[in-house]
Amino acid sequence: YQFTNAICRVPAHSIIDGLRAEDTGTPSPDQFRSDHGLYIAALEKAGIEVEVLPALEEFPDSVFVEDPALCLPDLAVVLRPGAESREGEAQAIRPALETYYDTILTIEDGFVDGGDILMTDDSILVGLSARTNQAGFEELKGKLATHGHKVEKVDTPEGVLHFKTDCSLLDSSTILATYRLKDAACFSGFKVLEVPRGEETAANSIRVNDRVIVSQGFPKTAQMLEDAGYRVEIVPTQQAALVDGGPSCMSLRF
Ligand code: CIR
Repeated sequence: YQFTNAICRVPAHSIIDGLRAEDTGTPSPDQFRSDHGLYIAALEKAGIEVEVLPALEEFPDSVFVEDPALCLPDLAVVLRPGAESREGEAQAIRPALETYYDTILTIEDGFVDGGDILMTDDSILVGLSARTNQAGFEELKGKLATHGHKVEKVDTPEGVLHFKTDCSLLDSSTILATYRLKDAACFSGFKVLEVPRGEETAANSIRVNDRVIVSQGFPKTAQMLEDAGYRVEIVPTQQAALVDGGPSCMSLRF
């Protein structure tokens, strides 16, 4: 959770066509851009140097840069998003990764969305989901093993888009998780803070250096984190939420 850099991408106007499990309204591209600016400012306040890539109108969900790539300290992986409309985002993010990394691996056979990958200090957890399949997990595991990284398979809860929709790493020994994941075997060695009921969306928060970036509108979660000693930074993500996005999806942090 200690980072110096992040890559983000300006939301496209085509975000109105972004994928969503349930239609609860169409995001406003203008409001999304303005919220996105505040999100970038929050990362910068945490001491991050943010590279902001231009909008990609041909990919409605391209603001969610976390899904087509994985950034590790020593290498990056160009993933293969499991939604057909998002597959091309992988090649689109590659040039940006090349400016930071000498080693770039590529997922070619299976499917893996970055939203299903949670990195802890000693392992990379990959949740199988509607977007990430067994072949993708095995390919990622095999390719990363040759570089000394341990990859473990976990389950994304039924009906949940991504593994990290429901959890995040707060520090080396603490996880924030919904009731669906709080007792997951993969977190047995961690202290787990459960997101208060009714605020499950807030599980998709991000620890960035000295603070935790949390979506606006989840006061119980923010209070719980503050009581636990974390510095909380609130950002508006209501537009992103209309297309199933949250704080973690909108940046690649490394
Ligand atoms: C999608 O369904 O792919 C986008 N509308 C939302 C992606 C959110 N990404 C993430 O949680 N990592």
